[in-house]
Amino acid sequence: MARHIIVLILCLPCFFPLFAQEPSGYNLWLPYSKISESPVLKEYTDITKTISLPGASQTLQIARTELNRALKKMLGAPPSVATSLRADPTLLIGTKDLLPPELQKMVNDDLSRAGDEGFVIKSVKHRKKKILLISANGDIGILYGVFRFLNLMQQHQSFVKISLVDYPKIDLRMLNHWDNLDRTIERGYAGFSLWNWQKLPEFIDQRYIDYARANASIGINAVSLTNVNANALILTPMYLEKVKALADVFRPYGIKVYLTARFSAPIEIGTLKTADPLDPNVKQWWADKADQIYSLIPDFGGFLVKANSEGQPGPQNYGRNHVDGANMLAESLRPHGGNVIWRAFVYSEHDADDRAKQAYTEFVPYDGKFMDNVLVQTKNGPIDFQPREPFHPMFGAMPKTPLMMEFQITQEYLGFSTHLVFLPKLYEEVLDADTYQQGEGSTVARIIDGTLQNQKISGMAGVSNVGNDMNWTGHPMAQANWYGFGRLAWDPYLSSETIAEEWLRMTFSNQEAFIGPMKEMLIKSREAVVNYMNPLGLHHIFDTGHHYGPGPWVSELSRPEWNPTYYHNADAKGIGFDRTPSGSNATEQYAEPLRSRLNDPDTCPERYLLWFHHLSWDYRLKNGKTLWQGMALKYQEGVDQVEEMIATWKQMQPYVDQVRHKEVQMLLQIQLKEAKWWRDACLLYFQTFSKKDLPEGVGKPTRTLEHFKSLKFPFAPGIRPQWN
Ligand code: BDP
Repeated sequence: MARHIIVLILCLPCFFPLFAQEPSGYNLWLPYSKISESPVLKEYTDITKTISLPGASQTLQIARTELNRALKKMLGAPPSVATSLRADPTLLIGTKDLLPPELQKMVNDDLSRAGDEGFVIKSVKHRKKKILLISANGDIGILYGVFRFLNLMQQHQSFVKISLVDYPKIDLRMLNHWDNLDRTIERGYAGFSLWNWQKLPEFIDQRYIDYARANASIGINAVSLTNVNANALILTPMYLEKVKALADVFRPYGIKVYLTARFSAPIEIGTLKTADPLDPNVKQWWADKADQIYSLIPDFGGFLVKANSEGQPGPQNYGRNHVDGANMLAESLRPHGGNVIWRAFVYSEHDADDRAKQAYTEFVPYDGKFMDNVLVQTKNGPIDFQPREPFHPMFGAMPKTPLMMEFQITQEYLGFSTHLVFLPKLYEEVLDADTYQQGEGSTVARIIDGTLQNQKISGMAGVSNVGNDMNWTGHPMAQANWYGFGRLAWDPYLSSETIAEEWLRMTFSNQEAFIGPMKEMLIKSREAVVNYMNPLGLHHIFDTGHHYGPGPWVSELSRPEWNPTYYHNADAKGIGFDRTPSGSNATEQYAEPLRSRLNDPDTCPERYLLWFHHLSWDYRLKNGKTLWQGMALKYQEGVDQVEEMIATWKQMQPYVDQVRHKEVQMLLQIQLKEAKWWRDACLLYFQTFSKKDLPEGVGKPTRTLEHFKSLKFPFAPGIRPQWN
């Protein structure tokens, strides 16, 4: 006994620090750090003296709780938040209908633009005194307004002259979880799924609530819970009860739940012999299924469907097409107001045409044929979430169909959750790209938000990088990608720099000595990964299945378009994929004048050079170097950029808590090691064709090509077991 007590006493000091504070990074961009030395402190104390936030809904209660928690942490004392309309508030937060008439007048115009989810934050005169007013048309707008107010406070911004009206530019702002029912996550690198199906519906993990709160803070309003490679069981009554429990948690945060629908579900979990979308029994089965779901979840969002893609079942199994399949499901959801999100990620090993062309070829002829409640979800580029791809040519090419953007937040082809890569930079590049589909200025953002082509509904999805790791995203800095995705789904015109700055200020520190270098580091991090993995338009040269590390030599997989050699085409003459009219002519899917620009290597942006052209090793780049030299130097530049990140991060110690500082430092070392691995493996391999020496300045490989080829990773995270 005495020995046990001694052991316990000895252990106490090591346990206490662990439990005394929240785990590092758990609070994401909502740490609400104490404000002690800022010029805005006095202003904030005055504004928050008397707060009124009337209204009884759960959503408004959440807004009050958030204010309490945030203001207490930031300002030191718990504020008093009245649930009634006080006569003399300094901060008045309420939906328009609850405001006194003279204040209603002041926000009328603003709120007429703000829609159901927008808000206004305005400094106004009320009864001869200046007050801060946050108003909206609905409760969710109030919650979003409160989160924005706290966001700005965390950035130490003044409200003295504020007059901000903001509203989402995109209707569906959605996370796609590729979570399996056994809690593994396809392409997930931050632990296991948050959804504990075994303990649902009774056990509500606090993390569900914290997850919903984080999403609401950036305006995400839809989540698809399950893998697109779907398991039909999720649609059985037992699982639907569990889904309902999650939907109930998410609802007051403004989030609707979607499920992935396996096309063959009527056979697998029903009693039908077919899943033919034109079969009356199949239609009835889905209609009944929809009724059943909506009886449990009245605001269910709808189905996300991967059909006839990478072996998933779909309408083509029955000689039908994507329109038949999507519309059949849309019909079943229509009476309830639900949507079908039908993915356009299709390519076939039986189609000899360039994989990059196939989705366009298949889908564009269907323009105008889908029902109103169908959105076609298209990946940002025509291949598959590569470090860099040109925008998908379907954007703008289907004016009568709402195209929903699919970005990947999880880093399948970007170093998993080990590499620091700030993805809003990638998203921005795609959103800002000009498709020229309706003349100059037809940017992808304007297609996605529906304004260019007058869509009735719009959407943007991000494949989530969240798992049950304590810091949610594995890499502490990958939280910025979740944050940034949410901000861009709200407003696709935001710049990546703005997002980086917001996130850094909120998450870590407002000190300029931190913000300046760190902003630069985040922005550059995207180009760094392109440089050391896939420079000059190279793509899909990852090792097979798990996509961890380089595998440009892989050439013997059964499906030709799964082989890296299909994409880089390196030979004695040169390297690259000829997608001009002399090759696959994928460029014909782009509008003029872009098409002609891409067709000519002199006008094709160098960042896409080898995406569109097969060029000789001696081809002269704009900087006068040969292609071989330029490529080798790009690989080296990527490695150098990681070295720079390491040096910058070292200087940031004073502004970051010890745990996270150390974690990022260790991760950056792995990133450096892997950047060198990419450089050495790719250059050694391509050198077997170019037969040229490495140019000056490029680090010499310390291992042989055979060594790199021999590396195997049967337990790399994020894969389905059958892929090994
Ligand atoms: C690829 C992934 C695979 C996904 C597929 C998809 O490798 O795991 O199932 O995309 O988006 O990027 O359906």
